[in-house]
Amino acid sequence: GESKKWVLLVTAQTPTNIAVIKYWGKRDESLILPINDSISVTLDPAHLCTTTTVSVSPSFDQDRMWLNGKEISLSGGRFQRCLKEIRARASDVEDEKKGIKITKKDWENLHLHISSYNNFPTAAGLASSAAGFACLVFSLAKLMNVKEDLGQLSAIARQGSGSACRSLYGGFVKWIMGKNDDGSDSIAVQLADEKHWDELVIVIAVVSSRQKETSSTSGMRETVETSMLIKHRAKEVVPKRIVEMEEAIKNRDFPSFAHLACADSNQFHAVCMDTSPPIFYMNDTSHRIIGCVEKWNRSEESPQVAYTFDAGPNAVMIARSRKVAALLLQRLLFHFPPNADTDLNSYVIGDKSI
Ligand code: 2P0
Repeated sequence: GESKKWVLLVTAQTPTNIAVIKYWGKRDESLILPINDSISVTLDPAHLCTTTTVSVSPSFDQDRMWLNGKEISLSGGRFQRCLKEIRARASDVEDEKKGIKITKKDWENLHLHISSYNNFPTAAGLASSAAGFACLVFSLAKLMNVKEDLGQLSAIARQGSGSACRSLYGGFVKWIMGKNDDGSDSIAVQLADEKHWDELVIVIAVVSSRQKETSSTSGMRETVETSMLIKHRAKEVVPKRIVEMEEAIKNRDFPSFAHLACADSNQFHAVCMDTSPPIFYMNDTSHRIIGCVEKWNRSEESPQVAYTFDAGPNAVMIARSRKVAALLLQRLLFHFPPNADTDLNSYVIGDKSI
């Protein structure tokens, strides 16, 4: 009848984030509680981001979701957990113009349709789950008039994917591991906003856009089960680096920032190699990029570019200025010349098959 005709929609856009002090390892798998704090930079929303539209209508008979236009299952525990946590906090929604009134109680029986698009390769180690779950939780919270602050929403996004909690804020963000067993204090906080250090330029070299072989979730589980080095990292190394990195960000101290970011990326990959069986996320091209940047940084008075690699071979480089970013691109094109048949809009270093 008439009452079934309305649809209420909310659209949100969330950028991905790149960790400069890495999260790797959980102390609680189902709540997604980490074994150490981490710090990230949230990218500019114009580049790597997820756009999600959530909608509700009395004519929907089940919760459904589409990713990049293809329907996907919502039955996974992580989706269900996020939906449940948000639904539990829903409030009344009223739109007088459209004649819509949804009470707190109605939300228990109404169904959702969710449509999400990534403007970058999914699961190629470019943190698509981070932007995805952050955007899902944020848009659902808006739709359902959830009155929690961003910190509390970050604890919900965390239960979708750990790194997602850091994408609710722009600029520099810390995910505090927390002490509680229920995860209530394992939340993200903003260290500095996007204007604080806006000379920095992030350049991502897509070394391969193929899907990675070892998912982060199983990779970090195997590391926690088999690596001795991870214990030293989580207990001794990261706590010190967190303090130093916060200081470097506050003072816009690029040499310290670059030193810490590169060292932490390298230790994360060392910990992967210390896993049994060993996990290799970087490839020869990744190693060559590290060589080029290290050589350049050593030939100058102080570092010009920081690099960091996540659970895949793609290089994320952070240049200290626009001028340095232009020189970096020149150097990359010199060392990794594109083929004549390479489409420059999707220039993939060392991987002609894409
Ligand atoms: C990070 N990564 O701090 C680290 C560095 C990859 C390397 O967070 O199991 O997708 O969903 O919590 O967040 C990737 O792991 O893993 C990640 P789950 P997630 O960005």
